[in-house]
Amino acid sequence: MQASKAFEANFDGLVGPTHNYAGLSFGNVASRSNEKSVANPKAAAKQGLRKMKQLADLGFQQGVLPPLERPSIKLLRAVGFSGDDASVIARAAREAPELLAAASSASAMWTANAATVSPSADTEDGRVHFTPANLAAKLHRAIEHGETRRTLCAIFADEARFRVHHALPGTPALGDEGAANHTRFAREYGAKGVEFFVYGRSEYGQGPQPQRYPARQTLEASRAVARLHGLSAEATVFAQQSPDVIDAGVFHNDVIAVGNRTTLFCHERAFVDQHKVYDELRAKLGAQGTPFDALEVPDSEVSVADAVSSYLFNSQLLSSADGRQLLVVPQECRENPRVAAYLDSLASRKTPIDEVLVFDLRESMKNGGGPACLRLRVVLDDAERAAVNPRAWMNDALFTQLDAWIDKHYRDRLAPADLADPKLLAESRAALDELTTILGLGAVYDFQR
Ligand code: SUG
Repeated sequence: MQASKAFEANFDGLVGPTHNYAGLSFGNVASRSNEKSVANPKAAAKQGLRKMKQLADLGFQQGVLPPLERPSIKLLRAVGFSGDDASVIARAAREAPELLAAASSASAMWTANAATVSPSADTEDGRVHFTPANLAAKLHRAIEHGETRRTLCAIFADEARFRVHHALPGTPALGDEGAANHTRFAREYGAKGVEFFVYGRSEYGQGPQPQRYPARQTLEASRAVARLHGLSAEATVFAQQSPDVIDAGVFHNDVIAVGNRTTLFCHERAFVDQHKVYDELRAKLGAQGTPFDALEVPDSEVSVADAVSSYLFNSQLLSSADGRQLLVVPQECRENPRVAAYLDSLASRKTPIDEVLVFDLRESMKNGGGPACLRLRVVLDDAERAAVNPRAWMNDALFTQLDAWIDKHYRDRLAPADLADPKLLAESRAALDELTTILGLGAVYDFQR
């Protein structure tokens, strides 16, 4: 069958005005080690925006997803704080600063966790399916999915082409972290592919479990998403992440592996029964006439600790129009001598990676979010692309508008104590209100309704 022409778009999360370091993610080494340091929301937003612009300039399809409303007065009211908004914040700051921090996190910037997306070539009904992730493992993230769904519906509104599901029930048995634990392989983007779901533990199965840090994604959640999206058994592979790498700080699979088209780039200790995983991927892709290439990095060259601190695998593996593959890595990869040596050696080895591009994403990295965390991949054909809200696409005009918008609304310093400042809510709402106009989103935020 002739595959329709399609491409991969990356929708990056715009960093919100409340970006801060609250140490909210036990199991995420960077989040915990930068707890209580002073953040720079303006720099964070600009770093992310520059990545979007540069990739758009290189010819990649680049979209923007908006931040969510933070601090979430809705969460603070739900846990019993009352009065006007300023009183809610003041009482929360006094009585439960950890809840105020959870309500204030800009964590929606990591859109790899916004949803799992299946392209229309893979799904039973021929629509692009989205399941917002319930992010049930962490309070500050578990409050994202309702608002995330609303923004996805505003951008992918055409129900004939897009199906935006509700998140799975938010309970430990169905913990779902979205595309951070999902990769799709296919000969070409428009061809039928194999979707690869990686989970940390099974609620009802027998597999090994991490001992130190939580496994956020369950097999049961991954299977549920595959069912909702109408994916066939021949075109899905479920694999377990090694529990010992979760215990070393690999809280999502995208901290140890990244895939694109026919390539899986991963560490040798990423999965339980790693060679069986490759065999299943190779067999299922082979049945579709698609080759499969695992580029495995040995522990002797890059340890798991190096992978976690540099985020080598939290890279974007992108196919450019001429078929070359580009690896987009954070600057921390150049600062780790073993990782830098590995990347330098790619040029002389025969690998599917043709070029490496380095970005400064320091502000996001300090919370454990690299290039891959910041983007949600959506494979689209031309007709689907035309159905996407046109204002979501990055281009010169949008870049200029957003850059000025950041300058106008963002602080360049945000310390944990500043979360108690009621002015932050007003500033954040003013920024988001203007953003909905820039991005043509309509009234997506509660405060606008
Ligand atoms: O869920 N950090 C995020 C980082 C998510 C990275 N995403 C992917 N790997 N795809 C998390 O742990 C830290 C927030 C804080 O501590 O203030 C945080 O939520």
